[in-house]
Amino acid sequence: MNNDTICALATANGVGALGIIRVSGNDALSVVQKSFPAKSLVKQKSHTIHYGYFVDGEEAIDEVMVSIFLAPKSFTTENSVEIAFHGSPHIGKRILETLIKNGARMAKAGEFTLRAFINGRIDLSQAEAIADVIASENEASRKVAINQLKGGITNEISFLRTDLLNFVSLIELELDFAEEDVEFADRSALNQLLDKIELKLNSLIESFQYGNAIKNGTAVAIIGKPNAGKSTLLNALLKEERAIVSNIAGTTRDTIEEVLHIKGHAFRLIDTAGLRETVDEIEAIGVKKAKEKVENANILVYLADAATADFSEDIEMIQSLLRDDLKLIICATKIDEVSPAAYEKVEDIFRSAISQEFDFIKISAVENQNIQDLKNELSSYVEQLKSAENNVVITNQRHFEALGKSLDAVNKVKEAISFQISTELLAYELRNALEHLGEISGEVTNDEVLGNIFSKFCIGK
Ligand SMILES: Nc1nc2c(ncn2[C@@H]2O[C@H](COP(=O)(O)OP(=O)(O)OP(=O)(O)O)[C@@H](O)[C@H]2O)c(=O)[nH]1
Ligand SMILES: [Mg+2]
Repeated sequence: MNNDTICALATANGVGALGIIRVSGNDALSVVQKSFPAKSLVKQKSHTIHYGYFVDGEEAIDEVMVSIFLAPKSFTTENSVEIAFHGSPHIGKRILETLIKNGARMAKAGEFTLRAFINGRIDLSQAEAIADVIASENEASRKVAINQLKGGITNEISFLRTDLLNFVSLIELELDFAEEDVEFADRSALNQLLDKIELKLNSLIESFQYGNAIKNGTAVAIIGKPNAGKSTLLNALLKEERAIVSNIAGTTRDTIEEVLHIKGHAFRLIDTAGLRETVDEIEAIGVKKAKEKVENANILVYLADAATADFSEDIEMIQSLLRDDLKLIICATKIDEVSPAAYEKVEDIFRSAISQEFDFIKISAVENQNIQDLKNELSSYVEQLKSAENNVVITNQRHFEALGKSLDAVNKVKEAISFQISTELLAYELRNALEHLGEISGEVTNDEVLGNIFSKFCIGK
């Protein structure tokens, strides 16, 4: 195992009250010692903090606090030192240069966490959770990431794996006694277990939709004809004058994307160019872009001006954009300008023309009427994705794929049983399923996968 001594800035690269540099590896203490004359670090206990000057030869670089974590009780399980200095990027750079002169080398992206994984302190899904915790921007993503860091996903998976492993041993025992035609593994019990596993895998796989909403936010495309009031609505939702509003049709040309947090969930609001046939080349690009945004959106908020007499174009437009997995919310806008009798009619018109289920909300973005209803509707979309029985949520594409492959493998085992296929083949399919389940926690992995995961970390993590 290669544990040469690595160092990196662990705090953000900028001015702060303090900055922290992390050092880890066999020689971490002696590397720091060369620049820390105040006391002998090897004589100190683990988990202690020491005051002194960090020096480069004769020159004092900064007044620092040095924390010591001796192997194996450290993040990486190696000898580790953290140097807290006055948060000047220049001082941080000088300290790193000196540490390298003393024999350390700069850490690669994610190398501290990689070492924690390789040395067995955390599993792969926990290492990934560290990146997610750092990236979390709201309550929902923080909670899911912390749960994963605590080993949530691994617990679910390892329980499935252990049960499967029991059967693999029994089936392999059968192979040893092949000539005697015995059956140690009760096929119907195995089938029952496979059903249970399938259920669990399915519910984990389903949780990915919610996980995705947590991790990437829910994409909400705001669509409608020119002047429907899309940009006004965006501004009202954000409570700021983000987009230009005017009574000239075709004001918005490019898409405008802003994040809104509602009840701890992120929504990516996308204001778009009003949909119409146009000879204006730039506007036409905007219209095309708007349609593309709907293709990748989770929710379509379609705005129709309540004062309009004819909604046939709106209806046609909505129908051309609909998909099964797209939630539709139709808003009648500018209700402050028309009588209640007029906008009640609008709902009827849309209801009789559009067969897919949708929510209908009457709003005035200018007078801030029922904007809260729209926010509640957005929020309930995400709430509905949450599965009641699942407290573990899959947020990671890699886990999602491994779960899908496991599910395929489990189904193949079931087929193998029902077709009374040879025990050898059954054992093979079972092992295959085990392997895919092991990918999540990193029990089964390869360098390419690891490289992929850790290269996305920043240096110092
Ligand atoms: N009375 C009233 N006027 C509104 C409301 N919402 C928008 N407007 C007005 O309608 C006009 C167009 O609003 P925008 O928000 O620019 O419309 P848009 O859909 O973004 O238009 P494009 O960007 O051109 O596609 C502006 O004059 C707004 O002040 C509303 O709820 N009530
Ligand atoms: Mg606009």
